Amino acid sequence: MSWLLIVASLLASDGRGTPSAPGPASASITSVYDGDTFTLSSGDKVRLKWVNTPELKPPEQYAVEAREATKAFVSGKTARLLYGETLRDGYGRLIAGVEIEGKSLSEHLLELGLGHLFVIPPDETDLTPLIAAQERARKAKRGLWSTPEFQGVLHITSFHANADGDDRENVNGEYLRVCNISGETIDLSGFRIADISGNSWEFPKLLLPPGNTFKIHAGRGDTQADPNDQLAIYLGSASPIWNNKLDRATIYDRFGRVVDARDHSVQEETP
Ligand SMILES: [Ca+2]
Ligand SMILES: [Ca+2]
Repeated sequence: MSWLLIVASLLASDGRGTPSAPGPASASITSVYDGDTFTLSSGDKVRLKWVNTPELKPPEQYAVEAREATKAFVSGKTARLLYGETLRDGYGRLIAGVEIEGKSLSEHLLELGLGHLFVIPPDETDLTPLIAAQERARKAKRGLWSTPEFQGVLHITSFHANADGDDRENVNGEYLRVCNISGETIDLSGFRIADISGNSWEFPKLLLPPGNTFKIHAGRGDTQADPNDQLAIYLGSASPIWNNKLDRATIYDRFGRVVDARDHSVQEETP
């Protein structure tokens, strides 16, 4: 690797690169990190649009299968890259859809049950075919849809129990990101979240379209209900809620049924 490439990749990997630099219209994919993250022949890293596949670290079920499915789909082919309003994420990665011979990689992964629909706003894309692919996988209990974590209408995709810096000074730095993994818009009023000790907080009214995520901040703030931006609710606590060593977040629906739960442990503290 040349010095230039090393410098370029360092810049890109910490997000201090060129956030608005355009990506190529088409490229081959030279290496696949996981089901939804790969590198193009141009050197750009890509976070695949419209799908979230399981993580390899810490290992989640079907992560390897998702990576292998992506490898098989892109191997030896030229991909067409589809960009939206947001070109790059906070890590400097391009956010792009991938089409090969007219077929969508995201839709392929959803069809196989190796990822769930995941929308980064603002996104005007017609999601109908993607939702349909996910619903077929769910009905057939393929991949993720056979696991306990994917039986409810919501899925906790990340749990930041340890806020940046001193949690007492950054209560809203404690947050969870939660995705609507159902095929329909969900009204979150009456849902609640509980910690490992059973303390619980009720959600305000928020309409969450399929595949969209909302953030649950521990501290005070106003509900962000505009679907063209990141949706967010605030639990309103003056002090930190989530234990940095070990905690468990459980979300209940308005009938008291568990929708999803996720553990936090120090081992999960990967950047
Ligand atoms: Ca904490
Ligand atoms: Ca901290």
